[in-house]
Amino acid sequence: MIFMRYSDFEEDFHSKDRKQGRKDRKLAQLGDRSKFKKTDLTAKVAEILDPHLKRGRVIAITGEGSWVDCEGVTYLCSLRGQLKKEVMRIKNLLAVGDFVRFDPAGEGEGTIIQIEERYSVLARTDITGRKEQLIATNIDQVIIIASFVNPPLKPALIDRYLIAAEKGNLHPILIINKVDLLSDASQEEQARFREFLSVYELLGFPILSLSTKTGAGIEALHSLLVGKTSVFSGQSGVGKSSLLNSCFGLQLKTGPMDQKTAKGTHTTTTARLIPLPGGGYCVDTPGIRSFGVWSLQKEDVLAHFTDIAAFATDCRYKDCAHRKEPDCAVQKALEEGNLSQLRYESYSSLLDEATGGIDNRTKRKQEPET
Ligand SMILES: Nc1nc2c(ncn2[C@@H]2O[C@H](COP(=O)(O)OP(=O)(O)OP(=O)(O)O)[C@@H](O)[C@H]2O)c(=O)[nH]1
Ligand SMILES: [Mg+2]
Ligand SMILES: [Zn+2]
Repeated sequence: MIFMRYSDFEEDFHSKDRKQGRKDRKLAQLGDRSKFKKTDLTAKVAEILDPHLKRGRVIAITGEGSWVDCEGVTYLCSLRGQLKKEVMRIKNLLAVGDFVRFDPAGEGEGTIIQIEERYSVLARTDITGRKEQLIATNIDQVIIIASFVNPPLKPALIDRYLIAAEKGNLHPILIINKVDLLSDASQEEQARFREFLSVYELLGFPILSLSTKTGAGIEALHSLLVGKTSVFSGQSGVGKSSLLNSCFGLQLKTGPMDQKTAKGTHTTTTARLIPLPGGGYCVDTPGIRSFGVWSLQKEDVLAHFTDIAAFATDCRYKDCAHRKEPDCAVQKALEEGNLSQLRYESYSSLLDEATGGIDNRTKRKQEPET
């Protein structure tokens, strides 16, 4: 497995502030040892006693183990037994983007002793619905990619990512790829697209319409990525790898669409941290089938749908869920065309998930695509 060097860019990426922030946090932690879990303490002691420990960053996790970059050299690492025992509510203890301390052993191999505190996390609910699954960590921004018609836009999926970004301390950017298909689309599809753009723009989310076929918007995306660490997320076939190739002249594998289903064919199979020419990193991820927000609370949903909350002040009941309650101002806004139907559908689906109103686990198994 060959990875590009990324350590050359490390100095550019870690702004002084962030470095200082980490230092300050570490100093504060040293002052308060009670904050350390047992393993952290053991690792700290091991680090002081053992000058052979190295610091690196997880660039991929495969069946063989965790691939850790340290000063341009890639080590295939396993997790120390003590760390593994900490797996409880979490599916994967380690994720792409993690900074780790590891004990190098043999030729290009090592054992991870400690995982550093993360400043941001993109996480989802795993397929069983019972555990948190980390997608990437220590990332600045999540590039939420959807495509125009092929596969079709799914506002509820976008809202799921937006909430996950809020919860994980990530800046979201929305991308609609494949706008070259707009000219051949039906009136209905075009209207839906325009409605989508106007709703999300009005809410203040940064949103770009792009095409790797015509090159539209590629420069704008390039400038948003350089110098930052981003994670590319979205369904299979929306063009995540194609966009990275167009922006940076990379050679990531891209795959055909399934003509019958208008879905991608799951070409990217492993999340990888890729160094970007000009500075910064990007994590290209495999397309997801469904995205459940981990530990989604009703309050998270209400806080995210600010447009719905604005109407809600006029509902008869303070705790109105805006479903079938009498004198519901949200329903009224919907009927009068003052609230977008796609927005309301997205709200309903997320509220169901948060309150357990319908069994989403079962639903997800039957209908894999969110
Ligand atoms: N029409 C059109 N097709 C595009 C565009 N960008 C990518 N594609 C096509 O969409 C298909 C899927 O692209 P990929 O880049 O492999 O998609 P992906 O999101 O990385 O998919 P996974 O790796 O499976 O998650 C390929 O056939 C691309 O040629 C675009 O702007 N317009
Ligand atoms: Mg891909
Ligand atoms: Zn209401």
